[in-house]
Amino acid sequence: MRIPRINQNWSYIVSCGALLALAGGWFALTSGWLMPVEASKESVQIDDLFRWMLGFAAVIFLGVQGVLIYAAFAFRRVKGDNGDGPHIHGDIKLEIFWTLIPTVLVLYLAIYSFDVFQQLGAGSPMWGGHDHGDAGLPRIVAPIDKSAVPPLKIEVQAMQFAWIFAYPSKKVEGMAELHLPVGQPVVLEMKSNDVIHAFWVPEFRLKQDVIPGRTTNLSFTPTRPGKYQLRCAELCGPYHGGMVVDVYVEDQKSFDKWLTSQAAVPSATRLAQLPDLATTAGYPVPAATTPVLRSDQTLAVVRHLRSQGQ
Ligand SMILES: [Cu+2]
Repeated sequence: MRIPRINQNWSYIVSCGALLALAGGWFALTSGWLMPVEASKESVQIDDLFRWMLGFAAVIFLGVQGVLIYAAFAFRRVKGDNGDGPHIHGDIKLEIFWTLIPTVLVLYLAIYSFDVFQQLGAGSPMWGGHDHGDAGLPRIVAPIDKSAVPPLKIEVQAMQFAWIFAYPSKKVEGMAELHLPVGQPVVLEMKSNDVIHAFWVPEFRLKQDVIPGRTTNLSFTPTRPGKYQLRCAELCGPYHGGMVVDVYVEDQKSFDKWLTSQAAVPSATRLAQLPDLATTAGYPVPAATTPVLRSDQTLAVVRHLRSQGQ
């Protein structure tokens, strides 16, 4: 088989490399539409890392596909040529080339992602000074910045199939919605009543498991006012998909107003006022018309669970 000579002109190879780099950069910089909005300080670091990874992936994908398509045309069989191709045993330059580039890329991404992981505080000692005997658990807790506004502590209780929030410093508990003041760091102290759940708000780009018998923490700073959704990200039972509640990021005034209005209502009254999904639909089967439990209904389910002594 006749093999045509490859064009080894360096300016040609460098131009192809530059084009690939430009294409990778373009993919990375225009990838914003792929992700939900950035609603926390931490989401910016996560997205920057994602852009680098996407850029590298685009360069590799386009480079490999480009060589493949080029080879398919440049080295296609010539009519009447039924001979075998030459047997080639290794090429030291090529070996170095395709070992070095992936090594550098993987090392760069490993160091960069570890740095982001550290900046988010994952793996640092638990913030808040409570020792729940769970040293070594993976957790995401931002390093303490003494000059910053003190974080707002929120207790989160996860259960099949509800999220319940308490604001101990404000003496408000039993909330089925999560309200967060914009710009203020928050620390969530999360416990599970039954199985493993996971706290996940895509717009915050953070996820943390909630594990029975332990307290896991998550700290972040919401930066964009709006209404988001907290979803359980760990398959936790038949109605796992219904473990969705609203998260409101709002200015301090609205947050204070909401807290004050909630604090004025005794927890028992708040529970009694809620529609009782458990009796209308029969626990544990939610009404067919409400496949997703609304946040105000989750408390009704919890109330039923509590009345059953669970
Ligand atoms: Cu769950």
